[in-house]
Amino acid sequence: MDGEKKTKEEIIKENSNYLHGNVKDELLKKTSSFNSDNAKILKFHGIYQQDNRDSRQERAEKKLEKEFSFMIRTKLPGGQLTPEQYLGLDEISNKYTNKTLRITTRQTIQFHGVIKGNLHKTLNEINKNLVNTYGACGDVVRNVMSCPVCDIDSNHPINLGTIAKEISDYFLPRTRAYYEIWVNEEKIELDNNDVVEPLYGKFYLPRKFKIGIALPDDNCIDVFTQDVGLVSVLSDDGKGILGYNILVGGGLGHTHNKPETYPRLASELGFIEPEYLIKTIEGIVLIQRDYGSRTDRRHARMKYLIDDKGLEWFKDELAIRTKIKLKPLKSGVKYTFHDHIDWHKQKDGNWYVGIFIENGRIFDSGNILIKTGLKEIIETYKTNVRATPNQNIILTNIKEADKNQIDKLLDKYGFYRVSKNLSSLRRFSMACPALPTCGLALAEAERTLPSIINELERLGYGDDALSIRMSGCPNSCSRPPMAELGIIGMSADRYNIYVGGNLEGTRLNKLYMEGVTGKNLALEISRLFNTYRGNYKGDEKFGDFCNRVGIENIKSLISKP
Ligand code: SRM
Repeated sequence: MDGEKKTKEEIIKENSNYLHGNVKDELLKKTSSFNSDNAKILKFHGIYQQDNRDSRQERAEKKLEKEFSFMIRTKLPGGQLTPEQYLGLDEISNKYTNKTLRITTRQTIQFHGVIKGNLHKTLNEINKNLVNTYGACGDVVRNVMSCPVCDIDSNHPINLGTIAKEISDYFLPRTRAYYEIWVNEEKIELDNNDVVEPLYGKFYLPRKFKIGIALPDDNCIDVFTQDVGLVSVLSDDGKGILGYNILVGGGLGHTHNKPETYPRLASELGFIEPEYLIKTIEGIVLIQRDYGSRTDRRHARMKYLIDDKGLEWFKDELAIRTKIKLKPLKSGVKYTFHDHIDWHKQKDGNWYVGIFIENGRIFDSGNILIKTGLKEIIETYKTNVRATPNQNIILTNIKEADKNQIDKLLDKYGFYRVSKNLSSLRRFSMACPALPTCGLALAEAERTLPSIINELERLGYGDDALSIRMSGCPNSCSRPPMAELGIIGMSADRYNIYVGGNLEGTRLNKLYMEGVTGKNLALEISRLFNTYRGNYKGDEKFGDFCNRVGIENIKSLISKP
């Protein structure tokens, strides 16, 4: 490390005895939080220590400790759940959490608001439902994404979900710490020669690591944002996978006013046949393990390693490690995007229905009973469940004869429906949780975006089919840098607006306006939409228009009366 100091996270990992820390001891104490070292170890177990940001100031004034609770993130490769697993998670959320389930932008389900005293029971019950949270967070390979319907949709005959699961299992941490702490597994005494983490070692990776597999004609997973993005290349008859175009070094997080941090699209590396896939990904992960920064966490994602060393260096290093020669990329990939909303016929003759869940939050409120409705439908019709990369949910294996009844239930419980009240603008919108749970949020997102959409609908822009994504900070958890219109929080009630991405997920947007207040967001966005409406060419979409015209020209068009 050239004499530079390791980050504190590296020291905590090293001293954690392979992710044990002293979590078990601290769990027994009658405190409401963990010390900061254990809180960092807990992330590897899928747990984040949070506090209610809404009550922070008041409690500080009253000299009370923060109102701590925990977010738990499951690991669901390809977003797939059986009906029993979903219902189990639903029940757990009723018992131990803030009564919501939240579908994430990486196809997992999160719980919020678990108090420390319930943490063991919650994790234990999640595992009893055969769902895992191990490695959902932390410096390891995170949830592996894949199109949620490719195995059942008649247009997409390939089962990428099983490949996502295979990759995910391969990269799970091997230490038994998780099972000893949460599932009460007997501690296994290791021989000195036993290798606990053959792949990760005791320092794990320098930072989180993300993998996703896309179909060329369905980039719903945003393949260019992954550390390793795989684009499957299909045989001419479309029934088999010839191999994968491999992309490396995607990532969206950055910090305001720190130009050395930036969002980056993954670079195209080469093509690989299916039999070499895992070995090749392993090679990439190990390069990042061995060369990624351990001295500056802001610079520790693989995107920076690739920019520092160059793509050619990366390719050579991979070839040396794997002894596998990548082939030139298979060309001809034209990216498109599907959100899988509404009814679609499966290739076996059954149906699946994609249901819009605003910002992924499954909850009951007033007459809108999303949680109750989903439970009833899944319980009655035993549908399988799939979480989408756009925070929505898909119910699968529905018989033709049950469609009508399910439609009625969706209406009865107040779900948004494409044919009725789901505007195009809302349909492609996403926001991260931000306040009050996220410790990193600089401003609102999930609590604010719905009202901005309401206002834009009221002003007559509901039919504009474009992607709006909002994040409370530049970490960009709802992937706003890829959106046609991105909104990123910069400080309390101040937001930056970005324009020019596309739904196909092949382009980053650019900064258009800084420091807009929450109450002015809808107004500024409506001025942009008007400018687009008055000036687009042919069937040009909003993001394509902004990209073609350029920021300065948009500004001058807007300022014209
Ligand atoms: Fe994220 C950190 C929520 C997807 C980039 N993210 C966080 C934390 C855990 C805050 C923290 O570290 O204390 C947030 C918890 C909020 C809460 O209360 O739940 C959080 N991220 C989310 C989720 C739930 C947003 C959502 O709306 O669904 C997503 C969970 C995905 C999952 O199931 O695994 C989520 N986060 C993303 C994505 C999008 C993606 O992966 O497709 C990104 C951008 C892509 C990328 O990684 O570059 C993303 N999250 C970050 C970053 C910046 C990382 C970076 O290296 O630049 C952080 C901060 C960090 O890691 O230090 C972060």
